[in-house]
Amino acid sequence: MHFFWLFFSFLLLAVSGSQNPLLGQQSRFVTNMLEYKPAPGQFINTPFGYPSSAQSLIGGVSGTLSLGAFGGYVVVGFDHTIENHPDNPYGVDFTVFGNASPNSSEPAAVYVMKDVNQNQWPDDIWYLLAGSDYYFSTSSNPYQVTYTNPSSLSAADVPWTDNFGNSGMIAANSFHTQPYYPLNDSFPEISYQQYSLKGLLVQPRMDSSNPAFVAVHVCPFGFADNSPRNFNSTGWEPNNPYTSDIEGSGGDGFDISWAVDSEGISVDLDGIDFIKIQTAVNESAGWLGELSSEIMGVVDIAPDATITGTQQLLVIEPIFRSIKIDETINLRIYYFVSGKSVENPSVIFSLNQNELAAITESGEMQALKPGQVTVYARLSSDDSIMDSLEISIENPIYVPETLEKEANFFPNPAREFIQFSENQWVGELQLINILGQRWVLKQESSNRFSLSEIPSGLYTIYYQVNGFVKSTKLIKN
Ligand SMILES: [Ca+2]
Ligand SMILES: [Ca+2]
Ligand SMILES: [Ca+2]
Ligand SMILES: [Ca+2]
Repeated sequence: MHFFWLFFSFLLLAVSGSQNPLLGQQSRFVTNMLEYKPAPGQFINTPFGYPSSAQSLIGGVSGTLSLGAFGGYVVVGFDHTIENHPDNPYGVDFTVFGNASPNSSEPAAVYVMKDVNQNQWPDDIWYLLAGSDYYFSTSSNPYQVTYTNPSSLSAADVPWTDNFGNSGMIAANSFHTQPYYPLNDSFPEISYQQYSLKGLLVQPRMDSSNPAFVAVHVCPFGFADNSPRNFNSTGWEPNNPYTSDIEGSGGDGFDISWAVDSEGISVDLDGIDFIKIQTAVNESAGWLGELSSEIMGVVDIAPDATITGTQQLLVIEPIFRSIKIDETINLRIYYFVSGKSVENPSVIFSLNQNELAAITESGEMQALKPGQVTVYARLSSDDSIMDSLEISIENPIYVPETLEKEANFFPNPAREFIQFSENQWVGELQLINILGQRWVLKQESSNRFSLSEIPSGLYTIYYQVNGFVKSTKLIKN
């Protein structure tokens, strides 16, 4: 997303100059830029997404690099091995800084490699540092997306397909007018027709309840461009990945001990030489454009046994939709000790409002009445280790009586199209169904928008009329 850059770049000028860049004779920071292969995105082919932008990660943490949409990545190296030292605070061996803010997480997966054949080149084996969401039922690994070049001289939607048969667009927006597909002059190794990127996919914790600003909440741990930075910090003490508070320098701390192989088996590494950071979400945030991770730098963490904090974390897997009355859902619980998942934790569930829902000891929750219910899970052996999740319960179908009067368009219900009157200026239209899936409507002619590709059903439509964002229910027959 775009407007954080200026703000962060400005603040960083003040911070970065005062740090000691040396760890002994070695640099704490990236020393080698080895590969930059972005996905298409609104910052690609701009100063945040040129090959030269990748060089900005070297020597500090004030770089400005966009990885583009899902699968875009960068590979960096160091002038020494980053140790998995037992005295590193919270187990954190290095911190990755992005430009995340409290409601703008754009999670990127982090992979590590040891230079086993000692040729200073990343031709050995990548291991994923498995963060919290790696374990979730809604994540996919490996997930693969193929992007096709729209071959336009200016910004144009970039079509994609994935290995599940889904398709979509990296939608062009009015903020960035250059082509979003990597240009051949800068990225000769990327096919100018189409290319595929593969990696871990996680579901962003997106909150679209305010269409004027889509919030994306932080993943618990183990992703880059996820946790905010602490600009008041003057040292490199890491953020504790197992708390929601921002400790030390903030940013995202990574423990090499989280490494898993392609089968998901834990791998013991005493140190690593290369890091790959890759956008792990495939999602549009409405008018803010696609989610695309930004990276500012990496810092090696020095051992310090005096810094301690909890390394236990309980997480309820998010439910990415509202549930309906009488529906039953199974809540999934994950218990992490030092970032490693402990199977079948014993937990106690409770609800803030027992009239809205009922929950069993095993986490089977039945919705009883409409409203917002908060569910709590606490570890049986230590109730200070807990998590909570808000779930909204809706009536099976809710159609406001004032449907026709609220809308600035007609008809509703609609079949082929909806039409706004001629004297209104209409911006982007988005439809969101009850599962949270979204569509951006194509303008067919003056103030007329096609519904021909939209499945029948009940939607919330978000639309901009004369500069105001409005929403109402729309029935597509
Ligand atoms: Ca470690
Ligand atoms: Ca970001
Ligand atoms: Ca090597
Ligand atoms: Ca923390």
